[in-house]
Amino acid sequence: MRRILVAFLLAVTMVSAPPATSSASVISAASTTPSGSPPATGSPTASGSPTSTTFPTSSTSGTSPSSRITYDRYSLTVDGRRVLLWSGEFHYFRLPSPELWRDVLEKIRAAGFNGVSLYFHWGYHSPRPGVYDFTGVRDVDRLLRLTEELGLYVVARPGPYINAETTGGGFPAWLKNVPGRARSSDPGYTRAYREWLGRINPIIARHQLTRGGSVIAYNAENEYAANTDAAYMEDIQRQARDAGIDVPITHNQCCDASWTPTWATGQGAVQIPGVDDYPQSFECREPDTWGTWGEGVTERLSQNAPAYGAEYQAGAIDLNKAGYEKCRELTGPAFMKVYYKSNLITSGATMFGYYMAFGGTNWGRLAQPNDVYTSYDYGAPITENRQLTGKYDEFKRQGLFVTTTAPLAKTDVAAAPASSDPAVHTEARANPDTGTQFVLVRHADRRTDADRSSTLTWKTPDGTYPVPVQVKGRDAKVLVAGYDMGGQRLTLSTSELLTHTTAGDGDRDVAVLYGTEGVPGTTVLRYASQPTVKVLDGTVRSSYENGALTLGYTHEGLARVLVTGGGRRPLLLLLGTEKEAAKFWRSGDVLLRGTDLVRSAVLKGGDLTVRADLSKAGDIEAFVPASRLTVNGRAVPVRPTPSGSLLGRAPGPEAVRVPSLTGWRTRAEAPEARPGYDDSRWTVARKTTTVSPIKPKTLPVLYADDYGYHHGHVWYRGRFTATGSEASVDLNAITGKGGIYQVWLNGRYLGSAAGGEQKDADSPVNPDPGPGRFPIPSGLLAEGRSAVLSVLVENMGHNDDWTADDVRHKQPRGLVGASVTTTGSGTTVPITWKIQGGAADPVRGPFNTGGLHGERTGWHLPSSPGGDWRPGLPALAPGVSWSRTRFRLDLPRDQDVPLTLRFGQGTGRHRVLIYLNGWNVGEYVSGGVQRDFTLPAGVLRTRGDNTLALAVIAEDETTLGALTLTPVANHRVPG
Ligand code: IPT
Repeated sequence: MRRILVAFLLAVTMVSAPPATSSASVISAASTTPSGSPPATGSPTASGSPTSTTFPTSSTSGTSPSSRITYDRYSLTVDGRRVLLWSGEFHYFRLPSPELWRDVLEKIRAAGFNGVSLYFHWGYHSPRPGVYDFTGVRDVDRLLRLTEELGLYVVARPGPYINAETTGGGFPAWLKNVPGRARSSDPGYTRAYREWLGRINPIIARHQLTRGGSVIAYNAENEYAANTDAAYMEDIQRQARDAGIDVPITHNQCCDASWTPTWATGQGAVQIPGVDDYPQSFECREPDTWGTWGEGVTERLSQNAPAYGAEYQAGAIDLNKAGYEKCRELTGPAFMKVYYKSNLITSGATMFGYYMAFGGTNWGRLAQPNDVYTSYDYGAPITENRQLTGKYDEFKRQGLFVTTTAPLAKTDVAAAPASSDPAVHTEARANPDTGTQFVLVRHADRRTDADRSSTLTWKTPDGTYPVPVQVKGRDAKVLVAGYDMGGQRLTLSTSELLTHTTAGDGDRDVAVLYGTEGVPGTTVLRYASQPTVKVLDGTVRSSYENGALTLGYTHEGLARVLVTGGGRRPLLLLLGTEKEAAKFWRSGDVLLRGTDLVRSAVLKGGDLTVRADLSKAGDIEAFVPASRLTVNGRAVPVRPTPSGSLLGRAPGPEAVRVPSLTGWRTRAEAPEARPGYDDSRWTVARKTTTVSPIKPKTLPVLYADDYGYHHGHVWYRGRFTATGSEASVDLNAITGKGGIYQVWLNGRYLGSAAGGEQKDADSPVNPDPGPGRFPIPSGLLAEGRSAVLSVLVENMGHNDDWTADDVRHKQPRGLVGASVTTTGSGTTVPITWKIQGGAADPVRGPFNTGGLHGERTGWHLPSSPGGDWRPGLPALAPGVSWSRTRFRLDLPRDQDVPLTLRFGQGTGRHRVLIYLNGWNVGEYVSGGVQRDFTLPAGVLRTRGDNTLALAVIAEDETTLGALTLTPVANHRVPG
C-alpha cells in the first residue's frame, strides 16, 4: 500500500518510530458533569453477554448516566460491556442545514451503524485569528446533542489538520500568513492550533460518554506520517486532557505499519492507534479493478488496544472525473462483502470508521481543488441527495449483524473448517468465553467471479458437521456457530445472520437469516427434545437427531418457519435472500419489514409507533406483540398474520409539482474593468515580503491571502503611465487546479488564462506556475497617458498539507508575477497596484463569497438589487454577468423531495457560481463532470419563495444551457 500511495500522493520523508512503551487501558472514572443537552437513553452497546445487545431508540428524555470507558486488546467496553464500534463518517460542514443532519444521522443509524466519525473543520469556524463561530450551520454543539439523542457513539476528530479533500485540509486560510511550519511545534503554529483546540475541545468534552454524552473517542491529528514532530503530537493530547477529554485518544495512521511512526509507542503515542485503508484506490474509471492498494486488512498496531480501522474505504473521491456512480460501483456491495467481511475476520478489528457514510457537498468553496469538485457524493451508501443505495442495503446487512452478535467483540484466531475445495477459502475467529465461532467463506482468489461449491468439515462447539457451501460470484460470508441466540442455540448456519430479537416479554425469539438467491442453506439448532416445526411460508425440510434440528432450504424469497417446544421458547425463523434481508429494519428490540426506511419504532403496551419513509404506499410488518400501529402520526389498519406479526399498509406520497425556472433577469458586471472605476477604498498592495515559502516573481507581493482576501475571486487594478511602446501584459497566477484569470487593459478585454498550481512534486518550486501573455492591441495605450490594468483571479480553494511540509497549503493564491513589457528594449513598466477581495459573510461563513462586484454589493442575496437588469438569459460577452430569478415552492410538509439544479448544454467556456437564497451551493464549469447541483432543504425554502442568483464568468461569448429544477425523489416522511 505504502509504495503505491507514495507514487500516487507524492514522495514523503519518513521518520522512524521512537522506542516502545506500553499504554494504560483504563481511561476514566465516571464523571457526573452535566452536559446540558438531552442525552441518550439506550446508547448502542454490544454486550459481553451474548444476548443483551441494546440498540438505540429514537426518542429520548431524562438524563443519561455517565459511563465508564475501558479497552483492551479486543475492544472498547462501556460500563463493562464490550462494544464493537461500527461507525460511518459524516461531515456536518458538507451539509449546510442542521435539519438535514437529523435526516442523515437517522439514516446512518437505521443502516445498523452504532456510531459516527466526525471531523471538525477549523477553517470552517474561523474567518480570522481569534474569531470563531459555532452558531447556525456551524453549531456543533447541536450536532453532538443530536448524536446523543439518537444514541450514536461519536469519534471526534478535530485535527487540527483533517485533510478530507477540503480547502486547506481544514486549516483556516489565515494560517498561511502565520510564520512557522504547520503541524509542528513551531511557536507560531502552536499558538494558532492551541487557539482552535481551546475552542473546540470544551465543546467535545461536555459531550463525552463519560459525562452522559456520545463521544467515545478523540482522534488526534490525521494521517500524521510525514515530517512528524512527536512533541506536537504529544501537545495535542495534552491540550485535550487539559480540557477534560478523558475518553481514549486515537489516531488514524496512513496506511499500515510500514508508515512510521505509527503513534503506537513512544513520545506522542496515542492509546488506540488505528489505520486508514483504501484498498480500491480512487480510480473510479475502472470500477472492476479491485485491490489496487492492497488487501485492506486493518493492521493491529498495539497489543494493548483493539485493532482499529479508523478510515475504511466506503466510497471514493472522483480523482479522474468518472462520475460518482462509477465510484459507487468501484466500492459497491460486492467489494463491501468481500473486503469488509474478510477484514472483519482476518484482522479481528472491533472499531471501524467507514469513510464516507454520507459525503455531502463542497458548497461555498469547501473543496480542495486538486481532488474534488462541488459534489462530495463520494459514491457513499447515502447519496449527496440523501437517497439510499444498494450499498446502504449491504451496510445494513453487515451492520445489523455486527451490532447484534455480541461475542464478535471479543475473538481470537481459531481453526477454520476444512474446505473440500481449496478454491473456497475459510478462515475463523472464536470468542474465548462463549466459544462462538465466526467463519469467513470466500473465493481464495477474491477477484474471481466463479461459482464454486465446497463441503466444509465444521467442528462447532456443539459437534462436527459436514456442510455444503457455495460461493457464487464476487462474494464472501461470515457464518456463525455455537451461538446463544436469545433463548435459542444456533449450532451453525450456512446462511448469514442478519439480526435476532426477543419480541414482547421474552415470549419468543425472531431471527432473520439470509443467503445468495438460489443457493442452498443449512441451519442447525439444538433442543432438549424434538420440537414442532411448522413451515409457514416457502419450502424448508427439517429433521431431528440427537438434539439437533437440521433445516435444509434454498434461499428464495422469504421462507418462514415456526419452531415450538423442544424445551425452549418459540422461535420464528425468517430465511430470505439478500434482497429480502434488506427489507428488514430494526429499532431497539423492534423488528420490522417494509417501507423504504424505518427511522424509529417504539412499542408501548399494544401500541407501535413508527416513523418511516415511503416512496409509494406499501406494506409494513412488525414482529412485535402489538395490536395498534401508527405510521408517521396516522393510525394504520392492521391484521395479525400466521407469523404472529402485525401487517399494515402505510400511505405513499402525493404527486408534487416543481415549477420551471422562468422570469430570469440578467445584468453585466465587472465595473472594475473600466478605467474610471473608483478604487479609492481598495487596499494598496505594497508588501515586499511574505511568509509564503513560494516567493513572488515580481514586487510588490500580490498574494491575495497576504492582504486578508482568502476565498473566491480577487480583483487587481494596476496603474502605470504608458510610453506607447508597450507590447504585452505578462502575468502569472496561482488559482489552484481548474481556476482561471482574466485581464482587461483600459477597459478592453485581453483574454483569459488557466491559473496554475504549485505541483506537489515541485521541488524547488515551479518558477512559472500559471503563465499568461496578453499582447497589447496597437493604439490602446497613448504615450504619457495613465493606463489601468484590471485582473480578475479566481481562487479555487487552498491546497492541503498531506505531507506536513507546509509548502502545499501555504502556496499562494492570486498573482505571483505581473509586468507590462515594452517592445524593443523589453523593459518593464513600473506599476502601482490595488487589490480587492471579498469579506467573510457573518451568517454563511468565510468561504461563501469572494470579491466579485456582485458579491461585494449583495447581488447574490434575496433582497432585490437595483440597476438595469434585462429580461431573459441573453448571450453574454466575456467577463462577469449575473442572472437572477425567483421561484416559489409549496411542497407538502410531510414529504421529502430533494431538488437539484440541472445545467443543460450551453455554448462558450464559462463557469457559474450558484447562489440559492444567498448561499453559494456550488460552481458549475462548462465541460466539467458535474451538471446537477444539490439544493439542500433548509437553504432551499420548500414552502416559500426562493431566489436563485448565478454569477456567470465567461471566457468566450457564452450562452447558458437550459436550467431546470429536478426532483430526485419523493418520499412521505415523518414530517
Ligand atoms: C485519507 C484522509 O485521512 C481523509 O481525510 C481523506 O482525505 C481520505 O483519505 C480520502 O478521501 S488520505 C489516504 C487515502 C491517503
